[in-house]
Formats: sequence, structure tokens, C-alpha cells
Amino acid sequence: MAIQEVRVPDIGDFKEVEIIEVLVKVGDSIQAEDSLITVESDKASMEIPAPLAGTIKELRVQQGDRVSKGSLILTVEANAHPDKKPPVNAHTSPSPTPTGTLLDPFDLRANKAPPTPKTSHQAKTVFDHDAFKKAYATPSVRKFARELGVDLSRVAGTGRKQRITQEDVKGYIKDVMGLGLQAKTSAHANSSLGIPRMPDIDFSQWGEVETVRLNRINKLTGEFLHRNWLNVPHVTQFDQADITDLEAFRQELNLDQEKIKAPKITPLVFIMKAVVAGLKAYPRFNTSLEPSGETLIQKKYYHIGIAVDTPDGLVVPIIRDVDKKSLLQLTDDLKEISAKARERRLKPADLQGGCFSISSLGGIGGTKFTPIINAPDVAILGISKAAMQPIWNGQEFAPRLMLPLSLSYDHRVIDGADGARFTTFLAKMLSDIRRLLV
Ligand code: CAO
Repeated sequence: MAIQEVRVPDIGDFKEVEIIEVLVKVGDSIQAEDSLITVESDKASMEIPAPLAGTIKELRVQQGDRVSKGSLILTVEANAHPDKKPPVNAHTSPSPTPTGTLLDPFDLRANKAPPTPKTSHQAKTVFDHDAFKKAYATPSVRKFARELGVDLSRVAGTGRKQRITQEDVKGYIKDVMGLGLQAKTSAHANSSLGIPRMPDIDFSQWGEVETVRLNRINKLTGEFLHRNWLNVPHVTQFDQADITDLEAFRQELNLDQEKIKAPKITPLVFIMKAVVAGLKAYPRFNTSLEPSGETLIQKKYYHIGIAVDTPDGLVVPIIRDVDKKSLLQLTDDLKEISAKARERRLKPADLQGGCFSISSLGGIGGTKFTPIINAPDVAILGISKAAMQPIWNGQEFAPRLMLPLSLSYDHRVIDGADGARFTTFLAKMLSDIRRLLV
């Protein structure tokens, strides 16, 4: 049987686009037009379909690879009676299907309008066709949703960049059936979870205004934070750590750093070390709750996300193996990832695989805040600016440098008592950093 090579077809101006999903594996039997891979550029994503029916012999790409027109995707042993004739040319190039956009969801209006769904569930649900078109999902997921009469605008995406996956659609159906939300959504015709939509307001009626489009990072971050805020029951525990001695030690270290023109050590690297000690002492903080809500994944590694403020918006790159690194190594890593973030050089891998995040506003100011959990983490630590305070030492008030801690945790996973134990533990570690050595 003839082995055919399947290559990336003409995908317009897109070059070196990333493969975000490989939808088939070796041995799969495929039909012509079945989706093989999904590629994504800054602006759009598209699925590359099979040009012929057959059996996949070899996969020549994997998720994360970058491809351009002509790149070899896989080889297929054509069926004896293919349902679509392969071209005479051994190199086969299918036509890609756009699946969505990352920059402007309104571009999706170009996609075909979904046919009117006919299922009984759909008959009872108010279907928002415009929002369905704008939802971020591949054609196969759209088809699946349409078949089941699920309005994609109501489904929260858990895939990469909040893409809606088939599992999300299934999960949504389970939720609707389990929680009886169907009745609520049909009654209100509102946004997901039945929350009333914000009204469209013409502010120009009250004075001069300017319309500013959100950039890609703002939009992605906004959706991600909104998803986490709605899905995770947050509690924030406040505390403060006496870092007077830590600060004296840091100043000493920085004199040496200055001599060798090395980067300044900030309180954040000590905090990262204290957090890892906390994760070891309270492993529940180093877990993720599976979407089913029935299982916890206990992580045995210590990768910490650091919120970095960039001119384009907030990003949270990960510093890996914090438990194995010295304060000086962490200082270098912190400098490197924050520079990469601000110069837009972060790769997807730099943003994945974290266990726990730290959001430090200590260099700016403020006394406390309630950070939003970077799910699937179950907790995040917010740091505000340390300030001198009179602290009672048993005999008198003494001036001490106090660091405010704001720990938000997922109350499904962590009890209030453990939340308070964790911040008390952090405060103890930071107040006497010799303990970090133990
Ligand atoms: N209290 C007092 N001073 C602090 C401090 C604290 N908690 N944290 C940092 N500082 C000081 C530093 O020591 C440094 O001063 P010196 O130069 O005199 O030593 C100065 O503030 C600036 O620090 P920095 O912010 O540049 O460095 P950092 O290591 O503390 O933080 C980074 C690095 C990348 C986390 C930070 O630059 C940043 O982007 N923070 C914003 C994060 C954010 O936006 N969070 C909100 C997300 S929404 O939940």
C-alpha cells in the first residue's frame, strides 16, 4: 500500500507557527478531513485536516514544534479504497481550517454560523449565537457542542489559552444535569453561571472619552483571572513577618554583590525559600484539585510562579526547583525571567508547571491585598511593602521591620486553620532565617 507524506499546506502569511495540539497518534485510522494537528500564531489558530483516508504510520511532529508551509507532519498508509483520492504527487497538502483568534475574537465572525441545534436540551436553553461564534474552540469541539446543543459561550475553557476542549463541554453538561442549572439559564438568558451581564453603556453622554483596545496579554490574563475568581472559592489570610534581621543580612550580602557588580538581592528570594519550606511542612499547599473535584494531585517538585508586572500586562513565569537553588542563583533567575517577561521573550514552557505563585507588590507599596489564585495552584502569596512598626517585645515597644503577607487559598482544598498555620509558619521562617537552613 502506498505511503503518503502529509505536509503543512499553504497557511497564508503564517511561518514557524506552533503546534498546540496533536490530535492523532501512530496506528490511528483516519478519514479524509479528520483534523490532524492544531497550529497557532499570535493572531489565529487553525486545524490541519487529513487529505486522505488511511492509517497513520509515522508522526513527524509533536506538540510545541514550529512548522511552516511544507513541513512534514506525518505519513499515512492510504486505504485500499480511499474515500478521497490522494493527489498523484506523493506530498499531500490539505486545506487548513481556522479555529479562532487570540487577538480579536470578533475575527471569528468569519466562521460559519452554527446550524440551529435540535436537541431537547437546546430547545429549553436560550442560545447566544453571536457568543457561540466568538467562543475559542476548534471546529471539532464546535461540532460536538452543536450536536449536543451546548452554547459554547457558557463553557469555561481549560485548554491552552482558555481554549474550550471536548472535556470542558462534557463537564458543562454534567454540571447542568447535576446542578439543575438548565432551568436557571433558560429563565435568565444571562452570562455563564446565570450572572447578569454588564450593560453596554455609552459613556460619551457624560463627557469626552477615548476607546482603548485591550492587548492580547490583558485579554488572556483577564479571562484567566475571571475563570479562577468564579471557579475557586477564595479566602485570604493576612499576617506579617518581622524581617528586621533578614533585612540586615540582605544589606550585608548586597555590599558583596555590589563589589562584584552582581544583581541586588531582594526580599523576594528569601520569601521564595520560606514558601518552599512551607510547602514541605504543609504539602496540601503543593497540590492541584482535579476538575472532577474528587482527587488531589500531590506535587513532589517545587516550581514557583512569580507575578511580573510588564508594560504589556501581568505575566507569571515559573522559577523551577526553588528547593535546590541558593539565594544567589534565585536572584539571577529572578532577574532573568523578569527581563524575559518585560522583553516579551518568554516561551510557553516558561509559564507552565508551577506549584504555587507569589505576587510581590513590595517594591511599590500598599499594606495588604487579596491576590487571585493562579489555578490549578491552590494558593498564592501576596507581598506588600515592609514598614517599620512599634512591636511589643514583652517589655517595651521596639522598632521592627514588618512584612505584610496576604495568602489566598482554595477553600475546597485548604481549611482556614491550615491557612493560618501556613502564614504563621512563613512569618516564623522569615523572622529567623537560620530556620531556612534546618
Ligand atoms: N518591602 C519593602 N521593599 C521591598 C519589598 C518589600 N516587600 N520587595 C521589594 N522591595 C524593594 C527591593 O528591595 C528593591 O529595593 P532596593 O533596590 O533598595 O533593594 C525595590 O523594592 C524594587 O524591588 P523590585 O520590585 O524591582 O524587585 P523584587 O525582586 O521585589 O520583585 C518582581 C521582582 C518581578 C516581582 C517585581 O518587579 C514585579 O514585577 N512586581 C509586580 C508584581 C505584580 O504586578 N503583582 C500583582 C499581580 S495581581 O495579583
